[in-house]
Amino acid sequence: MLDMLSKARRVALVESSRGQYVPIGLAKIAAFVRRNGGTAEFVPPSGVGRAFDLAAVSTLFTYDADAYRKAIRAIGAASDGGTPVLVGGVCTSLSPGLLDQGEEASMFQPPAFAFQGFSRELDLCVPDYSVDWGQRDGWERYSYAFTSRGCPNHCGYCAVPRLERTAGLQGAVGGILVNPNWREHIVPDRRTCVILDNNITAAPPRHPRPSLRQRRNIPQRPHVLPQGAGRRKPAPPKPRKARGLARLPARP
Ligand code: B12
Ligand code: SF4
Repeated sequence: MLDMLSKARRVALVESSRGQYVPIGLAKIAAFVRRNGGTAEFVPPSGVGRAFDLAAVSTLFTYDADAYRKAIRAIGAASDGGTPVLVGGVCTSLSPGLLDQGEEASMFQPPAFAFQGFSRELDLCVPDYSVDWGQRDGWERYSYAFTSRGCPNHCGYCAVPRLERTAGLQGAVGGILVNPNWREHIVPDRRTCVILDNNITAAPPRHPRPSLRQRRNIPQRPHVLPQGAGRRKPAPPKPRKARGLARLPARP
């Protein structure tokens, strides 16, 4: 599937349900496309004309699936069925039926292709901030570092162990795969960084632990968004670590 991205010359990047953040998956795709000699633009679904030779659509929450289908339909209408659509992201991985919903299957003209799981190659790409992501209200001052995959716990209600199977992957320790280049993802010309991490308290070696010592090594002011405890034996962090965590500014 990544072949489609590397061969495309002009790629439309579409995020069908908008948040304040840079759409990190798409920003990595933009970097990947550029590295392969193509160009990428962030456009609404209705802006995907036939001039684009590929539309890359990212999905996230499964409860937004209707919005994703609507976006794909809109791309079909805007490009008169002429621009192939490649869909990826969390929702596409968790709901393989997203593109094949019974009677709705025929609405995708041309057919859309689904990329499932995660890509280590894309994960290593530093998000491309030269694209106009339409960010406002200060969010354009942040860089985004998604620092680890997997989780040593298998809480029944959580999608992460299903999404990010790290067993057998080179570099994975205790079920956690740390992006070895995470520091490069904190770019110097953005004042603040958001660190997105499921395993912020699991602290394997080389992990961006929010200890004060590590913090001194990060020039920007980090905002840490822990998504879960990520401990093999779930336990609250030790008091010293808890004090360190408490000092870090966090925002939802
Ligand atoms: C960051 C994050 C957040 C952030 C930001 C979300 C955002 N809008 O960007 C915040 C903190 C806001 C958040 C909030 C919530 N989250 Co959240 N979050 C995540 C997290 C940790 C990472 C997602 C991410 O940005 N990854 C970084 C990108 C680079 O990785 P990626 O999306 O996997 O993309 C890769 C591939 O999929 C692929 N790819 C992606 N797009 C595309 C497109 C194409 C064309 C191709 C080819 C490939 C491709 O390439 C990438 C590189 O490998 C995931 C867990 C996880 N580990 O995935 C949970 C997760 C998505 N969140 C989840 C939940 C439940 C929530 C909340 C509801 C929690 C709550 N109770 O409040 C809220 C909802 C907020 C809302 N409605 O807006 C669940 C969703 C479950 C579901 N059924 O959908 C997840 C899966 C966690 C879990 N424990 O199960 N979240
Ligand atoms: S510890 Fe957190 S990320 Fe890991 S499986 Fe449980 S809820 Fe999911």
